[in-house]
Amino acid sequence: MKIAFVEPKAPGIHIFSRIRLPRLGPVLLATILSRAGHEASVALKESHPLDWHRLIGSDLVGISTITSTAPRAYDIADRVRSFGVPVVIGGPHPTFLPDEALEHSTWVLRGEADSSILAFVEAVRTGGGFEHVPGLSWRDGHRVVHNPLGLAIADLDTLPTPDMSLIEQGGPGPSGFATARTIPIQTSRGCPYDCSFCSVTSMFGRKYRFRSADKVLEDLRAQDLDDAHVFFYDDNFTANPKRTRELLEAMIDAGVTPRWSTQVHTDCARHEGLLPLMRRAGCDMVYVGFESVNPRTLRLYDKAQTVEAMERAVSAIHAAGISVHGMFVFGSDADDAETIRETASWAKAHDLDTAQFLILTPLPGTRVFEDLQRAGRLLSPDWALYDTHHVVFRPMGMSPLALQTETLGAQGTFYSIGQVLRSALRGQKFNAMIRAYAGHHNRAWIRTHKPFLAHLRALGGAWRGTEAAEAAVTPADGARAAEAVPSTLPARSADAKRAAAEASAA
Ligand code: B12
Ligand code: SF4
Repeated sequence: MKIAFVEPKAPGIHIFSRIRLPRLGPVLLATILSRAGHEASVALKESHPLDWHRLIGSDLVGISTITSTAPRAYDIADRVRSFGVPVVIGGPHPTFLPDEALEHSTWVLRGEADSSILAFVEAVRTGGGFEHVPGLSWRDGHRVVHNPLGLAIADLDTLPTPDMSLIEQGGPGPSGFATARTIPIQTSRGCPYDCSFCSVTSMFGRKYRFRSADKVLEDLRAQDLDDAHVFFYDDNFTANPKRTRELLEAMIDAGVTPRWSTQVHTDCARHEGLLPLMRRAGCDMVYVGFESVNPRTLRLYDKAQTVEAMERAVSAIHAAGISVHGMFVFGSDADDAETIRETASWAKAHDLDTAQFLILTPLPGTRVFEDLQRAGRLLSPDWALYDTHHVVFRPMGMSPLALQTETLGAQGTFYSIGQVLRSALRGQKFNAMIRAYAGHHNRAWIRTHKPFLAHLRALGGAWRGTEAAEAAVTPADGARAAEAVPSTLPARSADAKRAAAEASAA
């Protein structure tokens, strides 16, 4: 059969808008299908206009979506189905809201689909046996049928190396500010932690599964590693330090040590010698979920880390010669403007190389989503806004507008012109470039989001437990309600000036 997968483009401008990196699900599923003799392809992020002829000329279209891309995924599904082509939707958003996705698709295949995709496509080909496909949802007249989920694939070594050549118009591309090609490789699934805002554990489980060192070497050798940067897509690369060591030693022994980066928990610093070994194997940056320096926020997020552990981690990672990209999430019920500013100052004071200040976002499949939805605190039904850059719920300790502007302020402070100069003066060319790009992105976001900011302003104050009715308000209402740019926006320009002064003094 001819099967075309689509990973839709994220709406609006986004820090990742210029990064052509796929999620591996569609590529992996296309690889499994093409090995079984089907003709499969992947259209990635619409970085080129969608090839509608290819889509409507297919026997089946598979759309992969996270929450923020769901509206675009549904548009594409509606259009494809209007030509009589059946559509299956999968990924972390429809897995938790299959009934919604079935308004637009013929089927939803929930959860990890590596072991169900072949049975599903066979059922489509023969027109029967859908009831035997684990995790499949569909409409049968007025009834919606949800088959129970199958067991998650236990042995990741049974999966093939994702074939990037199945991505139309070339594989993953340069990121716009970096010249290196980024190669995505996943060595593990799941995470033993269970942070309240993260959907990784409900999607992939807390049991940590990993590919053997030999298979990862095979994945690495299948790529052209010259001048490339490998991004290990793991959620927690060091969750099982024994396997991490085995993998790193195998890479060093085999002389396969490209430059690479990955996500880790602050607990990576607890394991003697692990960070230097990562460095020897080629690691040049780790992405660390610090989230906040407010201990109450860390507890509310079930983050299982202390501020002291965060500080030890930064020192140990830097001491190993690895750069730190800090990830922060603002807006817990224990946060206010002050805790956000303290967190941003901590990021600067601890000399993080790059950082991302995100807004707490109730993503389906998370406890945060359940709690905020139950309390009637969701502000918008527009999934396109659920991209961690927009405030979409009513915070407890500040107004929605304050959460938005404080987060922009934190980003503005960290990525001020002064900070760019500071990195440049220290000879950190790459960091200076990233900081300049992120600062530019922040300013562009503010410029293009005036109506959204006005909408937040019109929403008024913090959550006091009585405003459940506000759930119905949409950004369009807010845009009509007020056109003005909120006066609190330039809050950080003083900080930017201070940073510039610091930089010239350095
Ligand atoms: C790499 C990565 C990125 C990369 C590139 C991603 C991209 N192209 O979107 C970068 C760094 C750019 C990124 C950015 C963001 N990301 Co991200 N990212 C990941 C990460 C770590 C790995 C993705 C991956 O390849 N997974 C491995 C493959 C095998 O899983 P999969 O793609 O989901 O596929 C399986 C199933 O979902 C299913 N499936 C998938 N597609 C389809 C399609 C069909 C038809 C079928 C039947 C089945 C199916 O079967 C697959 C095989 O088992 C995931 C976490 C994770 N473990 O998945 C987060 C994750 C996808 N990201 C997330 C988020 C929120 C974001 C951001 C919005 C915010 C941010 N963190 O900065 C941005 C938005 C990017 C965008 N597209 O707009 C969330 C999404 C949750 C949600 N419901 O929205 C995740 C799940 C992490 C989390 N903490 O919850 N991300
Ligand atoms: S440590 Fe990271 S991947 Fe694991 S549950 Fe927490 S946020 Fe998700």
